[in-house]
Amino acid sequence: MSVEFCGLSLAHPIVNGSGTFDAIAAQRAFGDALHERFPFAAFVSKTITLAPRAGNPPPRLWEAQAGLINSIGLPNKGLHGYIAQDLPELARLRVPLITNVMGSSAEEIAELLRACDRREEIAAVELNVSCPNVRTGLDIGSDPTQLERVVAAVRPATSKPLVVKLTPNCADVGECARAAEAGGADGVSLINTLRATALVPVGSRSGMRGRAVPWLGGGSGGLSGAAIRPVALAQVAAVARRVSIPVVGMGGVQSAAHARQFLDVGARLVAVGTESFRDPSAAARIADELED
Ligand code: RRO
Repeated sequence: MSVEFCGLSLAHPIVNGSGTFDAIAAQRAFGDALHERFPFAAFVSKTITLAPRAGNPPPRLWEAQAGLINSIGLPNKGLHGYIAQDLPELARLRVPLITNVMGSSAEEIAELLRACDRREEIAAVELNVSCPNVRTGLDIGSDPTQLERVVAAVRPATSKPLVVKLTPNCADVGECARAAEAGGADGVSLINTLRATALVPVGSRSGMRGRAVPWLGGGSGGLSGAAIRPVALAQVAAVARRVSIPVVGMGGVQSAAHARQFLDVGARLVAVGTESFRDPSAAARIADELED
């Protein structure tokens, strides 16, 4: 079950999707029991930015028929808050830490990478160019020319493995993956959420007036969960055919059979995301089932 990923030796191929498991809260709630059976072979932290962000106004979540639409809007303590407050807690995990970062320019991203490079607690960095809930970032991720230029510009800022998290909201995800590889990425991960909207049911709140209006405070959001699994499998397969760097596949994984499908289409690792909200031990169950 052990697997090599960008120079990291992992006990099994199951990791978490960034922002879908709060390891600090879990440590507080479960103490040593969490460490004894940590669900993931590596832990990917929630995206951080240079400056702190409050995130989007509520409501931030909508339960869709077979998934979840989020409009969280990247709330975080900023780089310095992360390093001072979160990193000491995350360093207690007994698995490699992958820090997810996002910036609105190559300069901002390079500053984040340089800061991560100085921290031995951080094993690798994931660059998020795919958040559907903020304006900046997505433009880079959906344009292969810009993506290659930005990855190439920031690559020298870190000697740690650099994974680029791709957006599914683009014309040709294989071409975006190729661009990330050409820019110097050591790996790619996908898919992030699909751009989506949720409307207030007519008859409630402002829907009372008989006209559907957006439910989410941010206006629109990103869809995850079972509904996106067929899209994710197609995109992961397309990317795996196109690049020679390792691929982290994710999107609606709820069982070992689903994880196996991602591995079969070419993923090296598989991330569990939305399912962890329903069952925080889902990834441990999936890793066990996969071993069997
Ligand atoms: O915080 C978010 O709203 C968010 C992020 Br950073 C992301 O990468 N993907 C997503 O669905 N939501």
